[in-house]
Amino acid sequence: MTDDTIDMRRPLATMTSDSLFIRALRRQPTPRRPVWFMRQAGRYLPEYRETRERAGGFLNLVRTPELACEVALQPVRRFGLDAAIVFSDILVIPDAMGLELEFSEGSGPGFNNPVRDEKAVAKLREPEPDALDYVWRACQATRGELPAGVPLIGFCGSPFTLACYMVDGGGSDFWHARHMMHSRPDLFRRIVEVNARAVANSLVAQARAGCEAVMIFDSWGGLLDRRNYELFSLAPMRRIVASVQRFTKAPVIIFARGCGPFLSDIASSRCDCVGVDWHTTLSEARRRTRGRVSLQGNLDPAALAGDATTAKKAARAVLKEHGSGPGHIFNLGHGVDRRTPPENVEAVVETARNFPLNGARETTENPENAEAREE
Ligand code: 1CP
Repeated sequence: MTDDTIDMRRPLATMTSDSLFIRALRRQPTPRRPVWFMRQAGRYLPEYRETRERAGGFLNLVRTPELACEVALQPVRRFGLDAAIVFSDILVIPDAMGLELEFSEGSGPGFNNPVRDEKAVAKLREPEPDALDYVWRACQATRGELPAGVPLIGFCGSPFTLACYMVDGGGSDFWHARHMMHSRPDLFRRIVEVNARAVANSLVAQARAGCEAVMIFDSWGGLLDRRNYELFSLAPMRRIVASVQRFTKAPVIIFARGCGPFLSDIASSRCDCVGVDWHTTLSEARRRTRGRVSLQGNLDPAALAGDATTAKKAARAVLKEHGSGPGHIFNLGHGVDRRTPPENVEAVVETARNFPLNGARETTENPENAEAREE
């Protein structure tokens, strides 16, 4: 075995298992809430833009483990966050299935070979593990460079969310995917099933390559009615959760955008944590999930667009809304927008770090806390 191949039998990293983030995911008591952000690495950071320029584009960044590692670490260094996320994209799986991912500056990511007919669906196969070798190597490189105690999150898109991009060929209202789901549920089910196996394999491989937690982004599950959500999104995610739990110790987070009405069902999937967008308040999410999972979220990313005072006030409202008790990971309700001033991210990190958790004694007298108590 050479240095740059990953030994899949390697025991899972345990040194970060006592970190704030992993403890909060498991709903164990922590002295304060952990903080990280979806899309914390990205174009709002000048250092990201510089590395991206040097790499010659987004896809080169994703496919070069040393550069992916560098950009994953940038926000952790700048803001002292409590978790890092692997720098990759949900669309690397369909790319490795042969759909050919392209990234254009104007219109974002898209596939040259969308899956629109019976013939294309019949040809779909899970990727060969080697095709995603650069992802496992990015996990390994990032884990190697991260400070001890800061866990690394591996991730994939949900089988349904991936199917949306695969059928439509890029981001849209996913008309073609929704149409196929209704008119040819047999074809759509096959896409989702291939995706579910591919996602399970990838999350297990990412955990074995150093990720201490894994996350499934169901960014478009909210397009579905309850029955189709169960059939095409939640049922395959349940199988993925079971596979990850069978083969690894990594807690599983499901980011459920637009899925407020389904939160109780999602909490019964045996995942450890549900990521909530800002349409559902955290107190409502707590009621619907009845303490079965921890919650991650859910500040509106647009609250970070203006001045720091507005951003902090909005963050405090989210922190208060969760209320006391363990099991809250502070995050946004969706990714950091590219128009976000980095100073506002810093201000919100400080607010969340200093916000008192009921039952935990405050160690510093911070004006932020006093302000929070007065509200
Ligand atoms: O430099 C650039 O312009 C690239 C912008 C970018 C970035 C930074 C894309 C293109 N992907 C990423 C990285 C990425 N994507 C990460 C890791 C970085 C981090 O979080 O710090 C993650 C977790 C994702 C996840 C992702 N990609 C999702 C799920 C989350 C969500 O936003 O709902 C989705 C839907 C994608 C697809 C995708 N990739 C990129 C874009 C612009 C999109 C959205 C396409 C669309 O719907 O129009």
